[in-house]
Amino acid sequence: MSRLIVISNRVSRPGKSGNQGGLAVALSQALRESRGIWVGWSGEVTDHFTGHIGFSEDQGVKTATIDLEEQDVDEYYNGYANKTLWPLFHFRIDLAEYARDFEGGYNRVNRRFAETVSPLIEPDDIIWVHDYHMIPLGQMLRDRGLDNRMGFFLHIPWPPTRLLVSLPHHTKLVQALFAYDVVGFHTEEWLESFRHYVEREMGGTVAGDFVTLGDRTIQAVACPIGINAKEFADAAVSDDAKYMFETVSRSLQDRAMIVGVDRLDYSKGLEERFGGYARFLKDHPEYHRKVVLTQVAPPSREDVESYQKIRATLDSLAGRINGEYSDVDWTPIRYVNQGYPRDKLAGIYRSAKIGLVTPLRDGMNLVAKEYVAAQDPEDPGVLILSRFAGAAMQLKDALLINPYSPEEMSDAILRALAMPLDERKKRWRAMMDSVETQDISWWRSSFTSRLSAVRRDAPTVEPEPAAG
Ligand code: GDG
Repeated sequence: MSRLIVISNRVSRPGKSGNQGGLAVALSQALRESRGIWVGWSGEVTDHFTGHIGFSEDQGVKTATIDLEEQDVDEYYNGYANKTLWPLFHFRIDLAEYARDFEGGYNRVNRRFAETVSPLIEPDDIIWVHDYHMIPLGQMLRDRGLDNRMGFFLHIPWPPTRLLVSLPHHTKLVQALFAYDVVGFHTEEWLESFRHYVEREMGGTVAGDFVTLGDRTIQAVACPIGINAKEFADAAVSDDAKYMFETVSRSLQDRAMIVGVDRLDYSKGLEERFGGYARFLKDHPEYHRKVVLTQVAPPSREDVESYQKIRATLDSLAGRINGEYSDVDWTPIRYVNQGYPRDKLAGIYRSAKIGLVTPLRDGMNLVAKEYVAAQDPEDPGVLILSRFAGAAMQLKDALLINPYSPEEMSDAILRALAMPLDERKKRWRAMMDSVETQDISWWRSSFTSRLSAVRRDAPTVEPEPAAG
């Protein structure tokens, strides 16, 4: 069995939190089985980059981390990754900042990773690079003579061509993806946008899963990430989850809870969600005192100005809505800026009659799947889901809405609150089937099996003739 080398911005060590996300668990399992290594930034800052690798091993998972300089963090992580690519790839060119220093820092850090990692790689290793922080890494590894099978997975959307061209040197960035053998996206929509760009902007060709540019042919595939459904369903009946369920239920005093759980990020549509809920309260006074929206929103990327702004906006919006509608014994929005351990989170999901997941744009959105997995099969809640989340391609039995429309959101809340048990069960079963079948292990093996099947001695795979 070939070793798997996972490279991503950050690594997750099993022992560190005892509370890894699904992605970390799935990758850890594959790393353990193949005796592989997970490489990433340590999260630490050093005065001078030395290339020193910090090795560690925890529950059979080896990690290798490097420290970065403060300027690296500013330009690569806070800069190009989170101020340029993240907003642009979430269709927010109004928030995207284009600065040469950011791009320079991004390339420098990717080069630092390439230099540090290449001596660790053996010829038969399979390399799997993750996400927008690391797009050029594959090319930089190839430049250092690595001929390994290499895959890349993008966890966020791929933007439409007309938006992507606003990025200086966009062609160079996309060209770098052709160093990989397999490139994965969550949905057909993101894949389609990638192919469109390659055909229109670069003169490449597409034949089935194969995309050719010059003498390089790669496989570009849609491969939706899942969660560890079984484990999440078990977490929802754990002692911690039960404790949380009871605590929340008691505090609700028979009111119906609507729940949102999101990193505090403008792509998650929190402002619009509060607006939609306010619209519901305005249109349906008969529901006053009968519903509560609990929004769990742990802060993220606090060094980036647009994230400070969203926090301030939401603080004041929640205050305004609560000020307008609250009574001495009812607060319509519980806005919580802290995270919870996974089991407790599962209990919170289970105590909510409605999961309100309304990103303006999201590569996939795992919260939607977790909400489904945490429900009581005998009395499941209703998922209201943005049609702009990748998850909407699979969870078609959610109430799908346009998150920009407060009326649609308000109507969906009304419908969900009144939905008969039979319909709730039917919809939940269909969604749970999808969450269970296309779970995190399915995702990982769908991607890695394609990668394992690549023959590097025949780099130009003969594409199948295009249909039509
Ligand atoms: C990116 C893409 C794609 C949140 N609050 C708490 C908590 N969380 C966990 C959730 C969930 C995860 O964070 C968030 O995952 P999402 O998928 O919703 O969103 P991103 O962080 O933006 O992830 C996204 C994903 O990558 C995977 O490819 O789906 O589209 O943007 O797992 O549960 N977890 C705990 N306490 C919290 O308070 N324990």
